[in-house]
Amino acid sequence: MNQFEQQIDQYLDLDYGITARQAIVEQLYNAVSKAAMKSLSFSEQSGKKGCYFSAEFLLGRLIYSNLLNLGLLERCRTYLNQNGFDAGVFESIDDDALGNGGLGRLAACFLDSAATHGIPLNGFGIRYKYGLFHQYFQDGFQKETADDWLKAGDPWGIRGESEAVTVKFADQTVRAIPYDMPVIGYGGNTVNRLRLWQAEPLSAFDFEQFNLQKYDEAVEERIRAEEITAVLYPNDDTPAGKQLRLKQQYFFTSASLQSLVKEFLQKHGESFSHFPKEFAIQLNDTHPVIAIPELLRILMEEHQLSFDEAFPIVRDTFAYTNHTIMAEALEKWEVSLFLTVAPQVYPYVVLLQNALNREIKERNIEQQDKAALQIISGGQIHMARLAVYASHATNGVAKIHSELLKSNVLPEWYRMYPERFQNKTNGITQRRWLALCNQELSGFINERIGNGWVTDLNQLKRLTAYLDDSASLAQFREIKRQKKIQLCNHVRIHEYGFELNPDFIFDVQIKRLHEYKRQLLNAFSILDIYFAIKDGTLTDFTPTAFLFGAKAAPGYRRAKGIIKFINEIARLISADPEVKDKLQVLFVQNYNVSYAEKLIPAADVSEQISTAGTEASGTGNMKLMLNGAVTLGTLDGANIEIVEQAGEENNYIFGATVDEIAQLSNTYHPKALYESNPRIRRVVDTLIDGTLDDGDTGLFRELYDSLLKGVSWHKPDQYYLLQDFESYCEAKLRANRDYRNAEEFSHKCLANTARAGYFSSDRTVREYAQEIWGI
Ligand code: 26Q
Repeated sequence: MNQFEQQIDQYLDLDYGITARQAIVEQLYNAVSKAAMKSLSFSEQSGKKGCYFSAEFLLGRLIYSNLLNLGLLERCRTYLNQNGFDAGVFESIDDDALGNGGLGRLAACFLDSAATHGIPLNGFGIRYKYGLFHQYFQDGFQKETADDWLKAGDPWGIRGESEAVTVKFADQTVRAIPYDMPVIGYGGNTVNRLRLWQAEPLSAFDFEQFNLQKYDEAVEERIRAEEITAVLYPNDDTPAGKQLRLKQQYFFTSASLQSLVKEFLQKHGESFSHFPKEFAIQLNDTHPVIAIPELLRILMEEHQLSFDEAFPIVRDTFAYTNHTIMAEALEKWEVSLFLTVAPQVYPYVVLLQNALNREIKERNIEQQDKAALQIISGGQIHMARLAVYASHATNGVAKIHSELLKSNVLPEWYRMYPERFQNKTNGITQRRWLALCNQELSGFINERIGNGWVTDLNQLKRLTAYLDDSASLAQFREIKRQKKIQLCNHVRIHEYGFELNPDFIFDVQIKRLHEYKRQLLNAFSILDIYFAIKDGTLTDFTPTAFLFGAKAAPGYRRAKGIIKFINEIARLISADPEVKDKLQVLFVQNYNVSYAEKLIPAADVSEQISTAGTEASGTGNMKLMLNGAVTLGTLDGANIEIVEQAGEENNYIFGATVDEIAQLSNTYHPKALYESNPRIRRVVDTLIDGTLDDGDTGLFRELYDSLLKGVSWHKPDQYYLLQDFESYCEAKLRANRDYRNAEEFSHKCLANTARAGYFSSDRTVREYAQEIWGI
């Protein structure tokens, strides 16, 4: 009894010589985390193991979720309170933000789900010294600062000195040291592992031996090694062909494979044909695809297998997940650059290309398909093609996305290997995204259907019995209001005293800033509402707070321009007493996993408004649905499956479909829409007519031109904002009107929660395990 609490006291005493009451947050954080760790041991994993290779794991703050899964959250709360602390003290501890957005967060959800269900799945990635940058606004412009996430210590990471390996590059050899983090399943029964590799120089300083010149060289060597894992690349779209980026990819995949091969040799000796029965490696997008030729190299060069022996092993081991639709975002590497990083691997890419050529010859491939069926082409290595060819499964992340992979992105490959293409619709972990972040709604659910949903989300279906129960709906609204008030309090502290009104509708768009996600369309619709209220043509508007959260890649000019634009709209509206009681606009700073945990439970309306055919899946859409927000969205990504589950009558769908966009694309004339539609003209003109000020940066003019003139690399309004503008505004105002009928609207909200079961990542991971990994 009291083991856990005593352990905390002991660590505080041992490490700092203090009692809990004397501790500062960082000390408490380390002591509590270490006390929780103390009770753990990694699970014995028998049988085939899944290995999730990902350049990103966006874990968020670990302490609360780990305590939740260990069943220690309540005890920790009591302990903190007894020692004079608020349970929220750890909210000042930084997130683990070793990822950009959806793809990295998905990896984190998968690990949680696998551990919860006893599926042996380990993660492999990079221990960046600096994660995704922190964002703040200065005069409405995004500014970035470094994310020094290790400053409070890393109590969850265990350095594995004895399991270090070396990784060779053309111009240097470095040591890769694993830091293992426990991935604790709900209930604490399974503890899987996330292994993050850190780059260090081969040998530590040896001051005695060094003359001055050697000392300088050693310093230089250390800097060049540590550079490899120094920082996460902050763009999550167009892959810039940076040498360091490829170094990161080779670094962590080579290290991971070495540790797997070592483990395999200890167990099975050199009988490598057994390798795919021991490990299934899932490649999270193309970022870790260099692992494919690297494993081939290891088998052939270091273990003397022939190509014909090694290739089937490689193919049966790997599977590839695609997360992007837009062809220009598919990763390619110049051969010349590749050779400056890992020249020893390149011959194995060539071997794969040669085998592919033989296969193309044997089959009767249509001439027109042949160009796209080249891994090496135009002096570049096409990583997605390499992945499809040398793996046994390729999947998209939502139904429509998987269809588009077959028809638009990789059609030639689909014709060649139809049996390899699969769909695995994304999911989210209900532990973090409901049990932890919305304990009030969790309690509401538990009172009605018990807590089985925590590990079996389909049980939420049983809430449908309460969809017409006025008392339940009233209680649901009361909870939503509580979560709004909590958000208001958070916002007051973190956004310079901004007074959000909890009586307003909370309309939320939170996701990375991208043109295709169309935050600019949302901004236009807000201006349209603003002008209509001012003109007196919109009189029955239910007061709404429009909330945004998004980071823009630091080099993405237009994305930064859109942030500035929305911040200027916020300024315009907050300075206008005529609309004060009707409209609020807030772009929160430094949107991250922890901020999401505050925003999502408070949302009434979930903005999912990407151009149809551009968002692979989306996962924020699922988190908001689970927390009882209605979706205001296009038929894109997983939105389609969301309305399939929850019913179109409980959501607000608008805009052109994928097929309609395809129909339109050749004849689309946004300028004509602009000229013929005064509402469109009025909102678009705010970019250039002086209504809003971009501080003479020219950013707003560039946005204007991107919509109406186009530029050398794309046609005007490539994401069809003006096309969808009217139907979007119509749907938004329809939701706004519907909200006034509280009972009907909360029925819709609760219907969304009740039908969110399909979107548990527990379901997704089970599908991967059964249909791809054979676990
Ligand atoms: C690649 C090369 C160089 C630098 C950066 C990158 C890079 C990094 C991250 C490219 C892409 C990403 C991330 C992509 C991503 O998050 N995609 C999202 O994945 C989610 C999970 O499947 C989907 O729900 C989203 O629809 C998709 O946009």
